[in-house]
Amino acid sequence: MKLLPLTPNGQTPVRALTIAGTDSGGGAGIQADSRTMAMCGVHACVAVAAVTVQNTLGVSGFHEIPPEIVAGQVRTVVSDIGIGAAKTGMLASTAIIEAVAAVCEEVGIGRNGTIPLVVDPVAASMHGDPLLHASALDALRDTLIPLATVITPNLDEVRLLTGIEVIDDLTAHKAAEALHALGPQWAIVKGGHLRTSSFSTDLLFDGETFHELTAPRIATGNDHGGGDTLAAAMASALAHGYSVPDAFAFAKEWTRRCLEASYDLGAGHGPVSPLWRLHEDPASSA
Ligand code: PXL
Repeated sequence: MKLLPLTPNGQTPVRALTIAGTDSGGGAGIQADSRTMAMCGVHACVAVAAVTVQNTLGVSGFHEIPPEIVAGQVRTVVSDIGIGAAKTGMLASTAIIEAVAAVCEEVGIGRNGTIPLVVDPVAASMHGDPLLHASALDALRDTLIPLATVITPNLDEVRLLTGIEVIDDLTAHKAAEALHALGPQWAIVKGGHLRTSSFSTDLLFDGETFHELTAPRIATGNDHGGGDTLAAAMASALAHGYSVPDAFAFAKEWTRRCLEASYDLGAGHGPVSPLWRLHEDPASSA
């Protein structure tokens, strides 16, 4: 695959910002985002929205960061460091979502501004542990999603946001239309969790054209952080100046490689791994 370029030592790389939750197990959330961004040649700035208490068996609790501190992290990074793209993940509560939406508007992040915004509407961990208060779904739908350059829900999040159960091609198209009607510039319906074939098909819709991407499904129990990795790779590619369809094609292939490189960890689900890039022949990034 064509890799994103690494900046020569001593030169300032492009920057991206992740606004999300931490994972003490190091596999998902901000840890997944920063690892992928680093391996994509991007300096990762982080605005912590929540701290999860988590290992490979599940999330046993989380602490929410005060909304003004979350917004403050975003504001201070954008004004000094400057970023080429931003990404949201776990935001936990209505108050945090509203604060993030407001500061994004203020500093030019999102479709009304100049900095592309990937919204990954994280609702639960892969074990089903909640990472978003149920009452906060409306805030996500009403305040943040309309600002998104692109949203990347998994199929559970598609159902929560639109009421549509994606079971086949037709319902995937309907869901993409319903998601797009919420206001993002692009909506993605990821087929990765639809375990009905040996292929995984994703749909990308901008209100006019459907783009479809199909790839062989990777069979692994170690897919913790896969969604975060896809969204972080998209943000990285957007920060490097890619268009949304090109960023998505890159991110899908990137995530496939990270799934192939996933490893066992603890007694539960291991993480996807972007570290495969360290073993790659540098010539292949040309
Ligand atoms: O993969 C979704 C996700 C995002 N953010 C945090 C998480 C998880 C899944 O567990 O813990 C902090």
